[in-house]
Amino acid sequence: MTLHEIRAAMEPIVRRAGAYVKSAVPVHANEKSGHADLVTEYDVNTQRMLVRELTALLPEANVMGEEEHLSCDVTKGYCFIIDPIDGTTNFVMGFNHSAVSVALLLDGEPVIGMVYNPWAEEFYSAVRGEGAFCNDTPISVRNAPLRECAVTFGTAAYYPPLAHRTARVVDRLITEVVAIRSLGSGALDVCDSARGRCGVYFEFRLCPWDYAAGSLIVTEAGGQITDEHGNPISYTTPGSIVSGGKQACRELIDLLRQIP
Ligand code: 2AM
Ligand code: CA
Repeated sequence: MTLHEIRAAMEPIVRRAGAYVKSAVPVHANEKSGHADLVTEYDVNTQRMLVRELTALLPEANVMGEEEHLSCDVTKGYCFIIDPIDGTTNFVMGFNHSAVSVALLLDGEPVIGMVYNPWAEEFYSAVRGEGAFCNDTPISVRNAPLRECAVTFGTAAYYPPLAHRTARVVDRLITEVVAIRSLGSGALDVCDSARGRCGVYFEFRLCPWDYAAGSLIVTEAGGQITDEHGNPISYTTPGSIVSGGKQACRELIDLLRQIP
């Protein structure tokens, strides 16, 4: 199968998963690592549905997923990285701002990325080397200095030292940028940075399933995604994330260095 054929077959699978998540009414959430890290039966069911349909599409692919400790060697051959519901807390609380995120890696590098917010009807996608899209419209990052941008951030609420460092950074930024927002879905935050809603997004700890798909979308949109030091991101271990337009990312990385 060509990448185009795989992409075409993946889209309805991801859209069906999103429609299922949107139709769901979460009645019960369980804690995972702590009181601020939730999971519902819909996270698990959606992932099972995606794994079943994506492996039927590409049987040779390995799969890594957020739920049920689904891990694999992402560095060899094809590998799907799945976040069935990114923004689970938003989902549980009824904020209608969550997404299904699916990346396809080949030998450790993303070649297809899809992030779907079924409430907003925003389907982000990218194929390596072919640009990034929201629905059928090409998207690109905001090329502007930090002070002319909105900045989004994730709170890292589940790691108190990182959460408090985040608050110190926000305290510094709040009077220096156009706007500050925290929206609760890392995958959608990366896509918002890819389409230039925010100039830059940062979070001090995310997992590969949160940003694998978005990472291709933001780079194909002309932007960058690195860790807080400006180093390449990993698809095997959690880490910090800075994504968006190149100038704003550079300026934010400089500022993060000053706020340990
Ligand atoms: P989730 O909704 O799929 O759990 C919000 O700041 C972001 O952090 C979301 O993308 C959320 O993903 C993610 N997140 C939630 N709990 C986390 C944890 N324990 N470690 C890393 N990221 C987490
Ligand atoms: Ca997630």
